[in-house]
Amino acid sequence: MRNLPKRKPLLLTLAALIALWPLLFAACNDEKTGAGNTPYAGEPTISFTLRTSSDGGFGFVGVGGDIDGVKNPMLEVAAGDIVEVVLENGDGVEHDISFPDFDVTSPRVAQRDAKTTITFEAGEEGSFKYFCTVPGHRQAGMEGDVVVGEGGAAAEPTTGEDIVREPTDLPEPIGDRGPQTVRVELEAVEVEGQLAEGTTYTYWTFGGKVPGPFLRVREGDTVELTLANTPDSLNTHSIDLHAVNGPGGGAGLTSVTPGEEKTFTFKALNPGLYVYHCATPSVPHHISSGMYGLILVEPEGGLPPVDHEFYVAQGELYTLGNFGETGLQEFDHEKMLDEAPEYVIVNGAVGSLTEQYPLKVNVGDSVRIYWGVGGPNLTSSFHVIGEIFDRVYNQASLTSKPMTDVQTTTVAPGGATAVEFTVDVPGTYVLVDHALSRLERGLAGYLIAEGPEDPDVFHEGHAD
Ligand SMILES: [Cu+2]
Repeated sequence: MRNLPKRKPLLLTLAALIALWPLLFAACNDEKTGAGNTPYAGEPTISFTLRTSSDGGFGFVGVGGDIDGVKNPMLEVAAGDIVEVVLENGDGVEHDISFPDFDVTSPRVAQRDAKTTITFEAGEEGSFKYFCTVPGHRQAGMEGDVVVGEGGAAAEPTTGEDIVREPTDLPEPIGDRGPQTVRVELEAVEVEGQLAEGTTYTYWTFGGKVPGPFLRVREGDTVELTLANTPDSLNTHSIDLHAVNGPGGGAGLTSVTPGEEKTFTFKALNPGLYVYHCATPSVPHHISSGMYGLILVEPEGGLPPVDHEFYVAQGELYTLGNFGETGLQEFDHEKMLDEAPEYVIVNGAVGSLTEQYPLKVNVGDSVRIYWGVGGPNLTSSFHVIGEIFDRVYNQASLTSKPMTDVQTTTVAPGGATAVEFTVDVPGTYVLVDHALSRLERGLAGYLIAEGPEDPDVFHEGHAD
């Protein structure tokens, strides 16, 4: 991840800004300037060219100079500069570029290689955003920073702990062993974590990451589970594991106040992939805030070996502030009751599995994704754009025959699935909940496959 922005955007309004139609670019689109802008008569003192790209999510790619080839480059200028930005369309998708702090937005360019130019004066020092205003494009990656001078003082963005669980963070398969006693220690931790750029949330977690640790046992194992609650927690927590046969899934035996710890023991009778979650009221509040994870109870002999296993869990956050607002976000109980989240995410945060920890494989590798839904409320329609699931362990049943050749699979809140496939051609595949509005609320992951092309399977142009 380009982890955090350098500085928080200031709510500085600069008057007097301005679009210029340079004669340099005869090819530029003959469209109107953005609302409220008047042509700027002076010569630019600094110029940047940005080319739009759809490669691996939308973005602006720098052309020439220090920013050449850089995605969403930081534009560094001096206070008082007359800044010219040339926007080139590189992908044939309609885009624009906006610098709202300077009151300037370009016309949209829709044709590949169409150009447009805007000019504005960089007034006071500060750090500001630029982005594409076409709905959804900013969320899909078309956003960068413009830094004037030193960027201004005391403009650090709100930052929190990295609470994202890496999708490769799961134990090795158990393999061929008999049942035994397994001891598991979990800790409830409350932490101000990074939800998105400039945005934090007070997560409640198992172990400081979202989702909680991937637990892996064998059918017939006796599991001795201890839940501790850190002394600096403000809330009681507990754990209900869906792998348990017994009241509350263990919740009643594990209710721990701050500084306390409790242990209970269960026998893993049923193989399967199960959700666990906190079950302390308000339960959906605790779950939403990050207290969920998966426990895999392997059947005797384990699952078929694969080249890569990944651990992904979907959840929702109900914040008082709208999606994208910066600063520390408060929990909103009303939005939770309405099941109207601001954020729908995988592995705890916006950008978790795109900028931060994309899934990486080689062409031809066999892949298994364990996909759970903590929720608390939304059903996931799990799909990988550009890929077909060769096998789906429907509803995470590992003792039923897997379904074959599935495009999208339904995963209930408090439920899970395991899917298997092999990537045939290289590229970036996007993990989504195919209720795609959630893409614009933060839910996306990349699976990046490297390796040789296979024109027999996929190529541009006509069949031979
Ligand atoms: Cu809890």
